[in-house]
Amino acid sequence: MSVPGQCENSEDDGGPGRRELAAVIGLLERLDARLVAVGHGRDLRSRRAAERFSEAWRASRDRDGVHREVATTVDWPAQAASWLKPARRFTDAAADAWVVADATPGWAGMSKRLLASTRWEAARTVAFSGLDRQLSGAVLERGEFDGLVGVDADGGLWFVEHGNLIRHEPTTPRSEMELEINREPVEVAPGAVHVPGWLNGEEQRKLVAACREWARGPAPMRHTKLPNGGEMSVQTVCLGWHWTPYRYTREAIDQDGAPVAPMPTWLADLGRAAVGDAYGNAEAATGYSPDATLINFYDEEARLGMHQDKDERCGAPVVSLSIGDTCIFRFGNTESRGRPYTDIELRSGDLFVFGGPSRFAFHGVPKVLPGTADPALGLQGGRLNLTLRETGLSGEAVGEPEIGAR
Ligand code: MD3
Ligand code: FE
Repeated sequence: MSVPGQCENSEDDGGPGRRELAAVIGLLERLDARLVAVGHGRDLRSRRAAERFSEAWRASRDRDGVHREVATTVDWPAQAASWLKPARRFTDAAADAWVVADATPGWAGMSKRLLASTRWEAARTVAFSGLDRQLSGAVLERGEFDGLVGVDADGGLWFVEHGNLIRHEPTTPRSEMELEINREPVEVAPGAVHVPGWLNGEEQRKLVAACREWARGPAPMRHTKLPNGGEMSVQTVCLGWHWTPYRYTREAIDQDGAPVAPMPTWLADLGRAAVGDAYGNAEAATGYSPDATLINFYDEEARLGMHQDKDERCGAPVVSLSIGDTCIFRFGNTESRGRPYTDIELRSGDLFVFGGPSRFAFHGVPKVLPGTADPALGLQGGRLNLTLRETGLSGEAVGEPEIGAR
């Protein structure tokens, strides 16, 4: 029986829970590791820990958006071995850090081998829970494990200093965001893929800071005026191409005519990585080159009515990144703004890619859930959404006004 918030291991197979996994990844981030070697004992828990870690690590990306990698995976017996071969294999691969999962006495033999015969360093090693119980005796007391850090099953930390094992209770409970690192992509409709928790905390904070700058101008964030004389409750700032209903221009024609700020290449690169991850297909990504980004800000009252995005001259996917408060996103059909539609929660860090048959579906945001964001993001409240698009326009070309449904 799984009790939310208590049973961290939803798989309940003796492997590590998400809290433990998130803590290991957090420690590796502190070591600035990208390429890691994974070593584990042969007990079930350690094997599961190594598998689940490798999967989560490979699916995650570093601050520059580069996928993390596992250089090698090595296991070793609990007893009756020299441990020389696995020790060599574990340390031969060039890696920024070592990850160890072992709750068996095999670690005693293995670690003596590592210290005696390889260039292994305790201080660049992160351990899953259970290894701490295998650390004792002369090797520990001589300080040979100094610098080794590890986690507990509940996300608490331990480390070795001056020959002593020191424990840190799990302090602040980890944010939902960090716990969600392992959520899987879901294809909501053909070509429409939701990847929960795709942006890590660091990436989200970086985007918040960047959006704050873009919102200042040259064409500042504003409530876009609608042809019927009203204005949108959502506030928008554009990069690459300036959007007004219902066309793209190079200047802010509804403001002071300032040239729109360029779309940075790092943002287009992030969009390419998003398409590759959502579709699980690196080739789909290489052809994608978004040239416009719309950044929407929702305060707690803002809404976005059901509409289609059809001012682009191109069927390339739209990439959507959500940051801050959770919203209810309504994903409809291509025929009308009415039913059938599906309501989906989009939370901070979520990626949504809309391509193929879903590219011209009606969609909207009927509600934002105030106070649901992590305050550490640097947003005072509200929700940011970035949509990356290929306009299909070139140079100074300007789309013709059209009766849009937006
Ligand atoms: C489905 N933005 O800017 S993102 C928009 O959350 C827009 O700010 C919403 O709709 C927001 O046009 C929704 C999800 C989204 C964006 C573009 C799409 C869904 C889409 C284009 C086609 C189909
Ligand atoms: Fe839209």
